[in-house]
Amino acid sequence: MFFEKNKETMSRKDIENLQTELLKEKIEYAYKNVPFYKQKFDEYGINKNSINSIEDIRKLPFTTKNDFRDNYPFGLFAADMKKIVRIHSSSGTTGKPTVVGYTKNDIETWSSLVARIAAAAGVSDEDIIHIAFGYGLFTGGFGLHYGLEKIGAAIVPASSGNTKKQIMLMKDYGATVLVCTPSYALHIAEVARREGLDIETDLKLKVGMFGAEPWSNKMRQKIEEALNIKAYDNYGLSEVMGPGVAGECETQDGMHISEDHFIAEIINPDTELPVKDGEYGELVITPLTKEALPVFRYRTRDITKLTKEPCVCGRTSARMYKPIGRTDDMLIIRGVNVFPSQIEEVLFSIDGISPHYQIILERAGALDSATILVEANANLFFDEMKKQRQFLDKINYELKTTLGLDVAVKLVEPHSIERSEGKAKRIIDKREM
Ligand code: DLL
Repeated sequence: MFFEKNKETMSRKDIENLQTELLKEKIEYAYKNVPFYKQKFDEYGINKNSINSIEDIRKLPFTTKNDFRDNYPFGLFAADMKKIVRIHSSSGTTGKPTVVGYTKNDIETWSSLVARIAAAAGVSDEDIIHIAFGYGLFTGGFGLHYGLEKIGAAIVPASSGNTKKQIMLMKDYGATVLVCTPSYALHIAEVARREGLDIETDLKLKVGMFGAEPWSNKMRQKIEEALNIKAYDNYGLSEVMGPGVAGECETQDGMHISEDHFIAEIINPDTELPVKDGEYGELVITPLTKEALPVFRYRTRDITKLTKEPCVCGRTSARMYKPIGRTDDMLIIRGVNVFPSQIEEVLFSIDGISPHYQIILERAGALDSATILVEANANLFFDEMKKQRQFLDKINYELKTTLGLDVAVKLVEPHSIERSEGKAKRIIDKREM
């Protein structure tokens, strides 16, 4: 299903012409209204005439999270405070949060873009949607809420926490769509089973719209089986809007980026040069229609790849594949570079593992070491030592042969790894403690 078919099926040439025009306008707008960009553009000798084709975006400097911090709280806002109607901020745990603002027009645009990804996932005004993202400074709750309301669905703004109550509401109100982080979806499924629910008959769920954290395709499989739904991925970040930047259609083969509102580039994070088409690198995003907060070439730190091949669904926009992790989450374990989601993919392909794990980082002398805590299902945990040993050997073998990873793996009791109600905490870093 489409929400704005004409915009979602533009020819590549039309998309690029539109992007070029919008980029020129935004450069002029930011130059006039944001002292930070006036100074940057003067320094780089940039004005709207510097842009003649979409490739010219490479002439612009990058914007980073530090630029937001340096201009805390409202220094990057282009709109007068009178026109700002909403303020959100990032979920960062250290330092000052990243503050973002929206005008009325921005909220309207944001809602339409979220409505697009919902329609692409087959969600309509017939649905009852249970939103279990936190409502607050995090963009997840309110962002999804306004967009889903726009398509006319009935929203249950449950927010996060109190999982048993969430399940009761989903059952009693007959929710057909669940919206939350993928890790919370798994937790909900687990608690529902423990509460004695028969997922197929007690719940009417058909679709899940999950995002806000990396999750592997193996995790998707686990969620789809556990909740008897189709699970769709969607991506976004507060600095360029929030959820609604990209989302999967029914083919579940990459997330469609709303390119009439965002320019997406993939760069090598070290050289800062573009990678070849289809190669993994860091996603850099330029929003083209934000009024309150124009941003240019935002370094997301998310590692992904793009395809511009047309999709069988009819959408023509570039698709981004599941981010495998963030540049700042990459681990180096005994010389092997690896992202937690790659470890997840291997773990979840092994029978008998419950889909919960954590990676503990420690420092022994000058060396970093890692231990992967894996939850076994109850049968295995209480099984004889020999079987447990064989199981651990299997995990070690798979990690070694698939990722080249030689790492300590520990089996822990069922339900002992902390469950998340928002973004999962996969890494416990004890190195600086
Ligand atoms: O997480 C926005 C959002 C809310 C997206 C709800 C989807 C659903 P932030 O808190 O600013 O915003 O965090 C953004 O989360 O840079 C990625 O590292 C990660 N992220 C978001 N969506 C995905 C996804 C929201 N689908 C940061 N897959 C981003 C992997 C994701 N990582």
